[in-house]
Amino acid sequence: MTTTSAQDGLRDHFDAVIARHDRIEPRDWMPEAYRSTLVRQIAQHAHSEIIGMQPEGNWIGRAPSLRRKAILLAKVQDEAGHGLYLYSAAETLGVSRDELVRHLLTGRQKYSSVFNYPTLSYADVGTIGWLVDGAAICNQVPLCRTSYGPYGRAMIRICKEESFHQRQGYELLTTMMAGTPEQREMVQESVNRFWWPSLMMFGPPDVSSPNSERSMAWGIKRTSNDELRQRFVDMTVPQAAVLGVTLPDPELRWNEGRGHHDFGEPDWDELSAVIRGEGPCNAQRLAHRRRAHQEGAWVREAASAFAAHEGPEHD
Ligand code: FAQ
Repeated sequence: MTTTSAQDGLRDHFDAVIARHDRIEPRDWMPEAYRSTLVRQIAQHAHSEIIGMQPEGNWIGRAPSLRRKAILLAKVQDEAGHGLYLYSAAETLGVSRDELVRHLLTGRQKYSSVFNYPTLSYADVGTIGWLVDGAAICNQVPLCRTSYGPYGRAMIRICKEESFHQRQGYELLTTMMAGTPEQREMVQESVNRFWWPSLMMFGPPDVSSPNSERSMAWGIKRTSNDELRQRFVDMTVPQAAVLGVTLPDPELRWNEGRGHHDFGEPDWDELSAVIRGEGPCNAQRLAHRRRAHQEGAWVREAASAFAAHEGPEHD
């Protein structure tokens, strides 16, 4: 076989795997743009988990009871774990974790916009669980069937843990809503702040999403940004009714003809500004991450020295 026909064979194999919605594995041939799209998305996802530890981590030392503290600690630790599974999945594409972390710290790679908003009360812990983890689950369940094997397998495990996260948030809000008028007010105020940023987590509308078409054709994304956003709204409206909170959108109503809820347009200029680094907490989140990275240098050095001393199997 000539080089060209060998390459054609590899490309045919890739196309056939994608066409039958099967998995591409790390040793399979893949187009460079497929690889770099995956690195971009998986890295952004991993960075989101790691930066996403900060807004809720802010409340660990001020949890209202030992039970709430234990739940919150477990959740934030899970997020670190998710970041690590995802960095490992990205490493199978030939990039190192060091390199990805460097891209996060220099601002070259992104993380989810939603983590650039402050957490001002303990109700935010519940709202993040209910809405932010709820949106994350909506987005991530289809990603369990993504075309790249290591990413899909990481997502299966992550989704199981995310559903615990969502339930603990909803349970916290249910408890607060059964409490005093001040507690109910705290929940409503928190939902008012997090509703629109949660809708923005799904990305820009399909018509202005530069990556969607190609990512969908390659099976990296299985469902479009707008379709996922609609699923999230339809899922959340009845939950809000049970909770007794009002979602802050005057245009939100059931549309019998469509069989879905209609809802207002998120402020896309705000999403663009937050993505550009101009959100309320972007600078604070990155500064904190850089400081933690610097302060953890001795741990990385000690681990490398230990690995060098013990031999390659400990590396
Ligand atoms: N924030 O063409 P598209 C979590 C960027 S869940 C920041 O539509 P794509 C769990 C996008 O990267 C949160 N940037 O892009 C948790 C692209 O930029 P680029 C993380 C955004 O990739 C819960 C440009 O805009 N989940 O952490 C955002 O096809 C609670 C154009 O957009 C994931 O990452 C945004 N919201 O679709 C942890 C899920 N939206 O690189 C702690 C996996 C868009 O071309 C506590 N990712 N951009 O310059 C995805 O599904 C996709 O990457 C989308 C974006 C849907 C986010």
